[in-house]
Amino acid sequence: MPIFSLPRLYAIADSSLLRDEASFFHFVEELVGGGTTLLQYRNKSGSPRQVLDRAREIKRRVDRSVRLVMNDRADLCLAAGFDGVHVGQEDLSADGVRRVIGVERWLGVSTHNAEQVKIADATSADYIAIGPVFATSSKVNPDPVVGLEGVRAARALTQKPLVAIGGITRENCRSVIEAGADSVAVISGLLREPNKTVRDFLAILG
Ligand code: 3NM
Repeated sequence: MPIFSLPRLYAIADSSLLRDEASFFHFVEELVGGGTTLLQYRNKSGSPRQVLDRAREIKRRVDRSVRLVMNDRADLCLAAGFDGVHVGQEDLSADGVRRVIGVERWLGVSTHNAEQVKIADATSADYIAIGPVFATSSKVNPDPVVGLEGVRAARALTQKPLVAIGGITRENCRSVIEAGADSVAVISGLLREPNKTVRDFLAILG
């Protein structure tokens, strides 16, 4: 497994929230221009071919120093030359993904309660995400909100890098880090003025 520490901000570009392809790629470039160094591409509605084409285009436009993570799909991660995969509870198991992507690429797993954190901790996942910390409208059928208490509980259960997700904003992000998260993953909180908002997040998170 690669040894790494996560950047404080983990930006997620969800293609369903952008009007069209041009705005999507513009959004990605703004995120990176603002200083994003870890970026997940999330596309729950596109065909595999569309997802792959967009992923390749992201890769083409973004500096190599930015770590690119594919949501859900280990095969498309490899095909697009991304740096890692993030899976949820319904996707391939962490160890299944690991067999596909090998030891060098990053692997993250979403969890929503203490039991899932314990299970993910015992896998070959490099980092664990916990959420939703706060209410979110970016996910269909989100699990119950875990709150800052859920972040603290997850922190006590794993030494792997911990990513908090769900409803995180510039206003509440410090509290999430103080509760024990290493990094905050953000979707809707970056949609407006992405370049400036990323810079704000980075300044707040230090
Ligand atoms: N996963 P926003 S919450 C993609 O709980 C995702 O695992 C979650 O979007 C989880 O920053 C979520 O707009 C949505 O709230 C996060």
